[in-house]
Amino acid sequence: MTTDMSELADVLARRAKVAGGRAVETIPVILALADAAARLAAFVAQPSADGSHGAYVGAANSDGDAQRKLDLVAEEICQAAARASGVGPYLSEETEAALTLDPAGALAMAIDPLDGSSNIAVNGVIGTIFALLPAPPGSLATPALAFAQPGHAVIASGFFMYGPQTRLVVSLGAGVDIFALDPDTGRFVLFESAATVPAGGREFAINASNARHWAAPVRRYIDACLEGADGPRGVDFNMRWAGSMVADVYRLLGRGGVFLYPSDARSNYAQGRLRLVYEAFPMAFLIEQAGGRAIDGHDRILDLTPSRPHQRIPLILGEAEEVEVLRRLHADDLGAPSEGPASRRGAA
Ligand code: AFP
Repeated sequence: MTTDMSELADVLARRAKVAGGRAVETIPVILALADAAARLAAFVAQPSADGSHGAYVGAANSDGDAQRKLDLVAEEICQAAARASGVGPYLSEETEAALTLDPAGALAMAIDPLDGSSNIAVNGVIGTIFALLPAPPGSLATPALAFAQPGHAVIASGFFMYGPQTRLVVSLGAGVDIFALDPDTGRFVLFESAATVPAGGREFAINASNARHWAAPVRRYIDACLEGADGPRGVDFNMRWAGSMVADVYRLLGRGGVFLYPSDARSNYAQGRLRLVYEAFPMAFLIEQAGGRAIDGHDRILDLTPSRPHQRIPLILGEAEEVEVLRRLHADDLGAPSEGPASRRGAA
């Protein structure tokens, strides 16, 4: 299917004018990714009698996760689009180390080509998450340097969501726009502009099966939500957990609420599950552009500087007011005996 990028290109050009800086340089890359996403959406939609799309194939990725067929297809399609649009340093969940694609590339791309892949086998929503950053001096020779920048270096970010519709949520630093792919015309049409995270959503997204492993601040927050109108919040809350971050974060845009993937006491979860560079940074940039906030429990995500490309980070994002409640609970907990993982500061 050929994709018609004219409307997407026009809107991005207008946003880049408002955003200024290097935003305009990201447009060709985002258009190339949109074309890649349209092809990936078509691939995902193909009937697969034996569920082979979700079949495990190939070696494990940097995380040790067995890679599924679609993960590999998504990586190939996204990496080719990045290379074709002049991206220099490139880091993907599916690449062990950072690569240099275009030896003269001025932009770096951090990407999770297929987030939520455990949902493939159940026909759930999956997505592609990306962030675009400047390629700092020396990073074409040493691409890892591009992914040692603090989150506020992000110039643009977004995610594609492969669900009942294929949608693109994107920001160049001048607010958040949502596009929908019209499968009949191959056009990405503007679905919503200036998307926001409204206050008062009264909805939280967390994998509640891990409750016994949570640190005290998260347990206090969730317990208060569960007590609802009978408890300190004085109002009932709803819960959602799609097991696919693109779906859970998309819901915040328009419905409000808060998403949490905190650290917990399970082994390997001391820094949560999500990756700082190609999951937390892109989502934090978007949510802040939509008027929300994103923290690791204490600090603003976009103020963090990665120590390793595939570093994990606890992630709390959504409505500014709810994130502030959680930040205060974590601050009050500092120094108090933590019943969960070693407390963040002062731990051995
Ligand atoms: P997969 O890509 O392995 O399916 O992981 C998806 C994800 O990184 C993120 O999209 C979800 O929010 C989170 O993991 C779900 O984690 P749990 O399975 O522990 O709930």
